[in-house]
Amino acid sequence: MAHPSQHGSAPAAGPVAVVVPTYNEAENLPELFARLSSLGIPEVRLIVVDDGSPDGTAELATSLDSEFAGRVEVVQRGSKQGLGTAYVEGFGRALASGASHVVQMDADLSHSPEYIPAMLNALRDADVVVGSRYTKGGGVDESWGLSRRLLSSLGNLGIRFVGGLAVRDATSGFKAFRASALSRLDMSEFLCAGFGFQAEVAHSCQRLGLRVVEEPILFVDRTKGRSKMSGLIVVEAIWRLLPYRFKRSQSRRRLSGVSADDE
Ligand SMILES: Nc1nc2c(ncn2[C@@H]2O[C@H](COP(=O)(O)OP(=O)(O)O)[C@@H](O)[C@H]2O)c(=O)[nH]1
Ligand SMILES: [Mg+2]
Repeated sequence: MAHPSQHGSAPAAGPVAVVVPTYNEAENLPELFARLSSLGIPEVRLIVVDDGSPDGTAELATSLDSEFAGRVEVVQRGSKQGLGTAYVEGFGRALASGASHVVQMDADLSHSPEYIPAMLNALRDADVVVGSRYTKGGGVDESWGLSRRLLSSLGNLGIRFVGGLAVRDATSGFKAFRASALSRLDMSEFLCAGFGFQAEVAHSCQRLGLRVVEEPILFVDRTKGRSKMSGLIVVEAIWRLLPYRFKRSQSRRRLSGVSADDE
C-alpha cells in the first residue's frame, strides 16, 4: 500500500492553491493546517470554503492564518449549500488568485496532505492527478467494515459504468490540477450538491481529453467530526450522470449507422 512517506520529490514550480470545503471541521483544522504548512511547498495558499459551520470552523481558519504565513483565504457562505457548489466557489477563487496548480481535498484528514508533493510532481506529465483508492497500491482504511467497503467500491463502480469513466477512482475528492486544465472545465454544468460532483469533474476531464493520471493513496477514516456522506449521494451521482450514458449510446448508434427506430 502507498504511504505518503515514500514520496518526497520536489513539487512542480509555481503558486499552488489548496481548496478545502468545510462543514463543522473545527476539530480537524489545526492538524490539517500544521501538516500542510510543514510540507514546505513554496507559494502555497489555502482556500477554505465554509458553509456557516456552527462549530466555528470559519473563525478558527481565520485565526490560524498566521500559522500559514498569512496565506489563508476563508470564504464564508452562511448556510450549508453542498460540496459541489463549495468547490465551484473555491476553484474560482483559486484561479483568480493566479495559482498555476490547484489541489482539492477534504478537511477531515482522510486525504493525507503528505501525498500532495508527489501529486504536484506528477502534474509535470499530466493535466490532472487523482489521489486514487482504487488503483494499484491504493486502498481504504483497514477499519472499514464490509458494508462500508461495498458502498464505496460498488458506488464507485456504478458511477464509473453509468458515466463511462476510465478513471478507476471516479469519486475521489483528492485531486491536483494544472490551472490551465481546471480553467477549461465548464463549472456551470456541474449539478451535484454531494460527492457526485467529483464524478462530474472526472467526466468533464475525460470529455475534454485532459491527461488524467492516478496516484495511489491510502484513504484514512476520519477520527474527529462526522461524515456528511450517505447512500442518497450515490443515487444523486448516478441520476445526474445518466443523461451522459444516453448521449453516448446515441452517438454510438449514429456512428454505426443504426437509428433508434431500428432497435
Ligand atoms: N462547504 C461545505 N463543505 C462540505 C459540505 N458537506 C461536506 N463538506 C466538506 O467536504 C469534505 C468531505 O465531507 P465528508 O463528510 O468528510 O464526506 P466523506 O469523506 O465522503 O464521508 C469535508 O471537508 C467536509 O467538511 C457542505 O455542504 N459545504
Ligand atoms: Mg470524509
